[in-house]
Amino acid sequence: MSLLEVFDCFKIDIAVTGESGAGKSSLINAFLGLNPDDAGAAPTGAVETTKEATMYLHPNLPHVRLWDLPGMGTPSFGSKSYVKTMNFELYDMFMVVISERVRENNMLLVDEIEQQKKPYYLIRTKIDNEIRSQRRKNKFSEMHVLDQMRRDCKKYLKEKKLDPHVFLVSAIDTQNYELQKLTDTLKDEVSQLKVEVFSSFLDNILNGGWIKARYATNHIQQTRKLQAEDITTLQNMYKHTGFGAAKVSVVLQALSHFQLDVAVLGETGSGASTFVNALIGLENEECGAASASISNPAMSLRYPDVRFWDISGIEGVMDYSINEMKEVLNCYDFFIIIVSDWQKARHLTLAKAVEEIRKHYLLVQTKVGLSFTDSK
Ligand SMILES: Nc1nc2c(ncn2[C@@H]2O[C@H](COP(=O)(O)OP(=O)(O)OP(=O)(O)O)[C@@H](O)[C@H]2O)c(=O)[nH]1
Ligand SMILES: [Mg+2]
Repeated sequence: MSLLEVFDCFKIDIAVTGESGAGKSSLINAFLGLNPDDAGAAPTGAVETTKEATMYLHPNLPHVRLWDLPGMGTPSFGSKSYVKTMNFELYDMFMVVISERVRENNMLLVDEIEQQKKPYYLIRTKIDNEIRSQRRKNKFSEMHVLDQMRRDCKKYLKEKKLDPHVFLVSAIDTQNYELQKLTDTLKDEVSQLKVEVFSSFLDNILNGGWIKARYATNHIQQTRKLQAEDITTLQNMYKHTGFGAAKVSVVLQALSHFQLDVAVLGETGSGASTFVNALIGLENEECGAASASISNPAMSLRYPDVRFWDISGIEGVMDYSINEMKEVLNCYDFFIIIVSDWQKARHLTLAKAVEEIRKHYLLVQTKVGLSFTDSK
């Protein structure tokens, strides 16, 4: 899998959060284009409804996963423990849903998200209700009411010198107000967010001492599984490193699929093929025994992450210049050099070449039984 393919599978996790009953699940249904009773819709209701974080795929943004979180400030999800219980560090972005007016709980959420340096939108919902009740007043102006609501949302943010996007929406009257603007803005911003989250994620794992990832990335470079254009993309991504990201399991999974390439080297007749077969648990005579070669690796359930390449008959390699030899050896991660006759010096040349490319090897003597008989 190339890095670009890994990037393609990468998903952005957006948590829809807010107080209980604010209209989080209804907003998700509006994104999905579903009515509350439709199959696949998020359950909504007049009582505490969402009891656990539930994921919905965004219908038009394939890289976006929307998470419908339970509401904050109920006996089951008290305000103080809410952020911790909801594992905010798992999400890449937030939509803080507010209905009626801005409350202390809303600002607690904003503070936490700001602290995690993650992007968020503030969404004032149920606008249709507000407009309907204000309409009864004599001097009603829809624009004025909307403006007032926007200013109310921004007031507390301004005090903290924060300026996130604020949208005024109705999950019921989806054609009016700012649901479309919210959808368009998200669409515009999510590609850049994905680049930032992905590069920051790679940065975390590569510099965070996560050995497997470090190994895997070295490995894809060494085996040229990382293509030139991947490297350019990666470099460009790093230029924009921004928000921190915690979990995105798809990358971990992809990286863990990279395999260790072990080259088994030995002169013709040294017993390299027999050795590979013994290593992977197949006897020579056995049907389907490892036909490892320079073009076909042998694999076995015994070592699921290892590919054994049989490069016996090193004469071919030995005729190369030292630089050409290093180039060939660079395609592998680890070497097993088979020695059946210590009188020959070829294994020494190979071992030296492996050392020069700073990789590791084992020298394995085969046919020990024979030498033992000889020496007798
Ligand atoms: N008029 C109107 N009603 C809304 C809107 N959004 C939600 N509601 C109503 O508000 C109530 C609560 O909506 P939910 O979407 O279940 O709210 P929630 O935030 O998911 O609730 P919990 O999951 O229990 O925290 C429901 O009766 C909805 O029909 C809206 O934009 N306009
Ligand atoms: Mg809900």
